[in-house]
Amino acid sequence: MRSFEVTSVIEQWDQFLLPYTQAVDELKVKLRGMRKQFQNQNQRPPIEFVTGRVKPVDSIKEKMVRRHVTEERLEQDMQDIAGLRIMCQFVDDIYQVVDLLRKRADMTILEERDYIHNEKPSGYRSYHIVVEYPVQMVTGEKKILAEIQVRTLAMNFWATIEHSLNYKYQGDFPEELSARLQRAAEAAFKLDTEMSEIREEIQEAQHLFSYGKRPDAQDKKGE
Ligand code: 0O2
Ligand code: 0O2
Repeated sequence: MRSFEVTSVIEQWDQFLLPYTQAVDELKVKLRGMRKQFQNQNQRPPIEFVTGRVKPVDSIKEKMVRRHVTEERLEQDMQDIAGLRIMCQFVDDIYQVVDLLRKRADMTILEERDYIHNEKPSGYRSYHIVVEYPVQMVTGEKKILAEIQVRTLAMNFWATIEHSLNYKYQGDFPEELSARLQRAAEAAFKLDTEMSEIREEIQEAQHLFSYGKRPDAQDKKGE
């Protein structure tokens, strides 16, 4: 039987990860570019900010052991070696971003997971998309998988806190903490729902704030 020990025969991790680094760098520019295009047209962008990372080698090794992924299957079976996150203000923005991604010609969507309507038992919410993205290397084109997580700022706040607690408790939360986290996740989603309901008010305020058209300023002009 094949051993899944952490001692890997992929010795040249830097070389293995090079196309992933390239993909994350390119995708960050492209996704941030989407935000800029909306701003240039004086429209509120559905994207608040974008982050990205290549999964650290230790995390890849740990996940290989946990998910029984062999080195031969690593490229196909570990979909988040290249990871991007898109943060949005409103839940509707998430679906707008997903639609925009579906229309792009530079990546192919392979999978979509809606953890917003089907939240995880932990309370986690986000929209996950797995894409196949071609990077141009000097040796030719290489198609790699990347995971794009699209979430609201409130979902991101919850996930960040829960992720660090997970690190501390190694996923083995005391029952009381687990219940509290689930309640916090519901509270975060309630905040998203409330914000969506007063969305028009917020957007009008943001528009006035961005373009310096305060109503009282206009009034004064007319005086
Ligand atoms: P931590 O706390 O270990 O998560 P930039 O200069 O902005 O172009 P930079 O500085 O490389 O680029 O970083 P960027 O793109 O702002 O964000 C890096 C952060 O992205 C990481 O935080 C990750 O938390 C986060 N991130 C983005 N996408 C993913 C993803 O799919 N999965 C995971 N786990 N994290 C993601 P840190 O600072 O490395 O620290
Ligand atoms: P990282 O780099 O630490 O974020 P699995 O990866 O085994 O959980 P699967 O099916 O491969 O499962 O992918 P899934 O569940 O669609 O997405 C996995 C990623 O979503 C995780 O990456 C997290 O970034 C995020 N995620 C999923 N569930 C939770 C959760 O309950 N809490 C938080 N904070 N994040 C979650 P990794 O692998 O943990 O890597």
